[in-house]
Amino acid sequence: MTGHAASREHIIALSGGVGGAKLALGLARIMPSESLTIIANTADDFVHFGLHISPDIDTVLYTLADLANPETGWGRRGETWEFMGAMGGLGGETWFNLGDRDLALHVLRTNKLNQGATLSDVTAEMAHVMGIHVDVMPMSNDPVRTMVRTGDGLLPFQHYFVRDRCEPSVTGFYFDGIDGARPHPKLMRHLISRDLGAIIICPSNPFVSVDPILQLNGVRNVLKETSAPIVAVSPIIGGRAIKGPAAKMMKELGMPVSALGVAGFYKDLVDGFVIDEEDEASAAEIEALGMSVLITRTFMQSLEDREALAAATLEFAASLGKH
Ligand code: FO1
Repeated sequence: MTGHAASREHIIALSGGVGGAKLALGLARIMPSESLTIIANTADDFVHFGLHISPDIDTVLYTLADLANPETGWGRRGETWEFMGAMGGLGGETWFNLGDRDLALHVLRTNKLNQGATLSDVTAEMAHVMGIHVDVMPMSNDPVRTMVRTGDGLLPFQHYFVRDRCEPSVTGFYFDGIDGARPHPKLMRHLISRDLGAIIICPSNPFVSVDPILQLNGVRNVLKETSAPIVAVSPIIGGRAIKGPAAKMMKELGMPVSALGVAGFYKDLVDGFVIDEEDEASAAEIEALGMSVLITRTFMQSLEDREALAAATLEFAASLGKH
């Protein structure tokens, strides 16, 4: 496979949710592992049955370790649900499904955190144990929790996303803890490093997967200062989100549900925007927002699709080199 020239340059990928992990896998498969760092959103995290659950970290870990459930995109392939069955039998909450194998990761992480490990320590240890060689790390070791403003009031993210199946109409988001949360020091070091080749914003939900990372103290400033190109891949193709509530949220927020709408959200931040061939007609309008556009196939079904999009995105970023 066309490995990316072991360019001295380091790539930072911002990822949340299933779509983000797909591109993160494509990047991990075509790049030298020491040249890629994947920053996972942690604002979806929550404590359930006393267990610290980090869904977006786990989706990246399971995806890169080829353990992910291909249907759901979260949790593990070949799961069994004895724990959940017993939980239901005892009258416990069953709205959030914890597979028997997935449970081991939550128990282990929680135990290590309780013993004083940081979330990034645990993530690095789990990545190593799973045979993952690229750096996967949380955006912060401090707690940030997305609260969803809806017509029914403020909902914790997992209550909105899983328990209420994204049905409530959203009016906005609030990232509880964002003021005091410190971006992971390694993230900031990479972002100001001369070795930084590009920042890739994966096709994740801009509001609840990417924005918590961008809102961390100091991140937007260093992104404005960096000489490395910043490229986002649209999570919306032909007016629909491939997975998850991004399109529904955009509609409820009064934004155009389109790649152009997402480009507007990233205006003044990104140098390049990657859209699917289906959205070719809006390329000129997106360019008018002040960003370059790459038109390519962004719908990822196969492993080759993931690698091809990763390669095209990296080449596009390199062509924008703001050095
Ligand atoms: N999503 C669901 O829609 N239903 C679930 O029961 C569920 C359980 C679950 C367990 C562990 C985990 O890491 C993720 C899980 N998710 C579930 C997905 C999760 O809510 C989302 O992946 C993120 O929060 C948004 O990307």
